[in-house]
Amino acid sequence: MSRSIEQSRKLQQRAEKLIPGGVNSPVRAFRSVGADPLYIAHGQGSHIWDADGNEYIDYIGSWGPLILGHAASTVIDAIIEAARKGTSFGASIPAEADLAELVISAFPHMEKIRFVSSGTEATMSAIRLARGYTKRKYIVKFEGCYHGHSDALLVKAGSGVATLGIPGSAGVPEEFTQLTLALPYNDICALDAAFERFKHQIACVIVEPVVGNMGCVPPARGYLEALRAITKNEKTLLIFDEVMTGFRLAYGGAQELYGIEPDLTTMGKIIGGGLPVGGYGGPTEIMDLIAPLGPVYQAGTLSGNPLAMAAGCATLSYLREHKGIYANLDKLAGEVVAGVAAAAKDAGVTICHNRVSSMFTWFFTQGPVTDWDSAAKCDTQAFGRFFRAMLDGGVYLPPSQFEAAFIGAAHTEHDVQQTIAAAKQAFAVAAV
Ligand code: KE4
Repeated sequence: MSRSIEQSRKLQQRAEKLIPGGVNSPVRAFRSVGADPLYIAHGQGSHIWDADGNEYIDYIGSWGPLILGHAASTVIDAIIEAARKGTSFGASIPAEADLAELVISAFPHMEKIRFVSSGTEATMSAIRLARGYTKRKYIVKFEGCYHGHSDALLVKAGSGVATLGIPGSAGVPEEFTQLTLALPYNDICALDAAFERFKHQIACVIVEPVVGNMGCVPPARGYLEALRAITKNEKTLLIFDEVMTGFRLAYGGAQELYGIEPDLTTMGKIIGGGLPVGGYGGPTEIMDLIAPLGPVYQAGTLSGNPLAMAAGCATLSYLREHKGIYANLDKLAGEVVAGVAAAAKDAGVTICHNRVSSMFTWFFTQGPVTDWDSAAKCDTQAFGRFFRAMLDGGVYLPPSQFEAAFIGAAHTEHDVQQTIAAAKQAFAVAAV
């Protein structure tokens, strides 16, 4: 039985007159899942309530940042305390170094980090730094990976670009992307060929070490090791885009999980605890090329914002003191993924799934999904029906087949059982 979302509809009608598509980020428009976007009134723990009072188990968590759940008291208290002292000074504050110490202690290859206000700024700046350091022009990214919306990276990108089925973006002159080589993920031969063709010309390889933006796609066995070896050999910088995976897959992110050290790491999401923070870090030798010390320019009015630093410090401090939660996140995520997969099998619905720790995706295809070509085979219409049926069942999944879902510290065994029950109902009634 569909839930009334009349208030959300009214709010969307108003917003559409003022904001393109009524949204400030395309995926929120729910266009690829054939549903009207929800307006959220408030969240608490693992649940959110929409403008009509409908309650949902939330598997987006603001697209990853809310690993501690909505309105976690430790984070809210830190923000309130910081806000009482002022919201922004455009000058340095002690909390910036506090957050830097927390991040660097978890990512030991980093000696320094620069904070910005989004993941897009982090990756854009890291690439500029890599080009400045190597004095080379070409960059390598992978099809289906998304690193934010800077021009050079809007090439065969995942996330909202893939969701909307657009090849890249209008408004980006081809001259701006001619230096971007987009290769298939999990394909070492393609990487070898690119380095052969552009020998000593590639400044960096940027990769989601575990992809979230074509849905969750893990690296094939040995893939990250091969990436590390070829870039080291070529004196090309390896950039791990851990905006999504940092402090998500493990306290030390994907690089802890897989034991691979990149040259630069980009961060975002969890390090801001739900407030706008991004960051990029690496060895002093590279990082000291950034202004004001070096010739690579980057700046930001609200970089190191006191409230964002406070939210980030509260979140990372809690994770540092409670590293045991990662085992529980892994257990719960394993249960919900397996339970929904079993419900699909029982209903004769073809899906496959990928999961790494608390990040996962159910793909509406036979699978396996190992790269963009296999992800693109998904039946996105079937995913849309599943998404809408799960929404009716009180479960809020990412509104796109090409996004990852997340379990957080606030999710409970009861949430998992309710989600599996909703999936059984969805597969039964929605003819998914
Ligand atoms: P932001 O500029 O959105 O803070 O970060 C860009 C970014 C960079 N790198 C990775 C691996 C990312 O996943 C992202 C942003 N993720 C998307 C969701 N897949 C943000 C959600 C949205 O675009 O609304």
